[in-house]
Amino acid sequence: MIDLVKLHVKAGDGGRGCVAWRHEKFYPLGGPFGGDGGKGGDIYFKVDTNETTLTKLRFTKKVKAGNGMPGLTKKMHGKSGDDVIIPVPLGTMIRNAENHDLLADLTKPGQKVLIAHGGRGGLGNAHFATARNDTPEYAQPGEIGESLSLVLELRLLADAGIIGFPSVGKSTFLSVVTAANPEIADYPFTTIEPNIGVVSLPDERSFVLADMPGLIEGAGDGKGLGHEFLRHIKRCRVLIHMIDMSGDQRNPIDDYEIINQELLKYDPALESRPQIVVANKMDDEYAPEYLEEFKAKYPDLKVFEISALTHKGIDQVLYAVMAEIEKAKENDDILEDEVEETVVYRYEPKRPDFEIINYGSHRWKVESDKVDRIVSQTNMDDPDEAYRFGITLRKMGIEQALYDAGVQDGDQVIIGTYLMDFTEQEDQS
Ligand SMILES: Nc1nc2c(ncn2[C@@H]2O[C@H](COP(=O)(O)OP(=O)(O)OP(=O)(O)O)[C@@H](O)[C@H]2O)c(=O)[nH]1
Ligand SMILES: [Mg+2]
Repeated sequence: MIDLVKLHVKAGDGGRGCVAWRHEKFYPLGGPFGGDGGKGGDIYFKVDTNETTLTKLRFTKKVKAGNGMPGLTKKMHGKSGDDVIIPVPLGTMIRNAENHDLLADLTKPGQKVLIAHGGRGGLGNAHFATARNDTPEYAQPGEIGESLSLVLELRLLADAGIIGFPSVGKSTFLSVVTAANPEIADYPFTTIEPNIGVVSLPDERSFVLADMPGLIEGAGDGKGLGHEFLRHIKRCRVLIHMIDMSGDQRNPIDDYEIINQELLKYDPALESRPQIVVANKMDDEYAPEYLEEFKAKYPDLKVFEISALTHKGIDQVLYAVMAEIEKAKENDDILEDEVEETVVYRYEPKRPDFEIINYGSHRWKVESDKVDRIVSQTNMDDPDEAYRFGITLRKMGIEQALYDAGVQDGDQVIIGTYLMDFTEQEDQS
């Protein structure tokens, strides 16, 4: 099952800068005193291992972060807009809906990514006093916050999942091999949502491991929340099939067969899911006897003997699981596709800083996200700002590039939302 959700996110806009003047006893004609606008709130996504589906976001449609407040007099900054952190399940992939770029692949518990940046606050007029102008009447508008249409997709919950009857020791095992701290108790169904941890092998390889809620006979027909639990199991690449070899509660051979039957009943495709069979509670005095019986019944099956309680035999299991995960990753095209290679993690415009386009008839265009941003922060009606904007174009190498492209004095150049006459500026800097 693949969960898909569309979502539009809009980071907060920056607050506008303030135009204000100093009015104090000894400064009757005080200088510019306007503070900067606050930054717009950012939009983050964060893995929350309590979430197991994207259902909560299905009806959300739009998420917006807070706008920055305008700057204040006395050079006080406007308040920043509030950030928004959207909790998502492990295994969520975030794509740009327009070009399908992968923006984030959330594969680690707690992982947090910044997806849409809030706009910067505009500068207050206090910044703009120059030798030529000590009473600047303008302040910058705030920058517009990033706006993106996203497709969220939930893929794998975990590389490996531990399955078995209730109380066989699944959560105990998880707690021993990862930093996870699941509830452990000797009554059935202690675990009702998977717990997740990361197993780090001494050779630096690692995988994500989840303990599953216990399954019972009839789970494949939905008994004991069986369908709910089996849905999680389907999203694990490799299964650790854990059997309580103490024989305290049930017969280990029956347990093994019933679990496998229930898996197949739920989804026949689970037959080919790799399984590592683990005999737990080998510290129990009756366990060796049951194990012998079990091995006699399945002579060709590789059985790992462990005690989650005394930590015996654990490493061998982890290496075997790791090997199966690597094999599975090589073989399955549905789960992998191009994902690992194209992870981008951050929205970034792909183009170089700018591009110059010749429309003919002495008309040109400067195409540039960066310049568009600056234009959105510049008040072109103000000669000082327009002048500074010209300097910026020069520093970015755009003026030279325009010359190189053949732009002549008097040509018209579209920059951002402006149509400008290209005239040589006298250098005043
Ligand atoms: N003797 C012995 N007891 C164990 C071992 N592993 C776990 N136990 C005990 O078995 C009981 C159940 O352990 P859990 O880890 O909660 O079992 P679970 O499989 O997660 O159970 P559910 O969440 O209910 O499905 C606890 O009392 C554990 O202390 C082991 O290796 N040896
Ligand atoms: Mg448990």
